[in-house]
Amino acid sequence: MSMTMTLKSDYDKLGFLSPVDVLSQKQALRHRRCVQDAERRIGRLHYLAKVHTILRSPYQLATHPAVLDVVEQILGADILLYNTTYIIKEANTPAYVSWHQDLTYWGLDGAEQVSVWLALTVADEQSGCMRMIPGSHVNGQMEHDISHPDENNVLFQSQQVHGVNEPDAMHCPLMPGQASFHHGWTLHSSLPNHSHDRRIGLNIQYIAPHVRQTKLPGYSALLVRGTDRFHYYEEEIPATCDLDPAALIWHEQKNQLHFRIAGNA
Ligand SMILES: O=C(O)CCC(=O)C(=O)O
Repeated sequence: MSMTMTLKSDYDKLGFLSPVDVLSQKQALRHRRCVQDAERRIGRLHYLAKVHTILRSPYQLATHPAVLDVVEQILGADILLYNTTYIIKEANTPAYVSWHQDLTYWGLDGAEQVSVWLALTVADEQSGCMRMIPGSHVNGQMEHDISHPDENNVLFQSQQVHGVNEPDAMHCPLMPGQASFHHGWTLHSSLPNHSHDRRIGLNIQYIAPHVRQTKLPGYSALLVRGTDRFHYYEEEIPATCDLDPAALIWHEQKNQLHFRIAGNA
């Protein structure tokens, strides 16, 4: 069986792939420095949407051939970049991510979507790597409870699926430069960072062009491979330099729109 077949059949069976090598550790460190340089200039980057429109590093990562080659096996030849978000857990902090499925509050009308989580630092059990429930994507959406807001929960609505059998979870440790790929219905979560270093990941979300955003108009996306025959999204301009003032203004609007969509039931 070819590597391609194995990759796709593993993904279809498990609902995720991990770990996948993307960058060397040295390259990952360079990208980590880009995050930290930008933070020195504009403050926290954690959980801002569409960072590839204000910084070159996440754009380079979201268009990296080693990432897109895997995404293409999963979604097919036509790929839209939907969003990029740094998810940062500071050293020795209580931030965690409850059990959830990504697609629940995104307002997309199809499940032809994949999320990549690319580690820029060590993400292991100590620093709170992702945990996934194998095969949990096959039955579609599960009920999410949003009635327990928790400031330590990274998710916008502290949404959580109850009754998950934790012993079924697989930890997905990643070294800097490695990535995991997961389906939008795969149940996943992560525990706090008990290490002495920050845990920084870039979450990159892709969709097939026929998938629509149904909650609000004006969402943008960027064609990164193949053809978009549907044109459902406003066209995005990726960052050509870091923190360009005009890009920052555009970004602020789109970040707010993203929050209005993903942050509301
Ligand atoms: O960064 C984390 O710990 C969780 C990330 C997550 O839920 C996601 O990438 O969908």
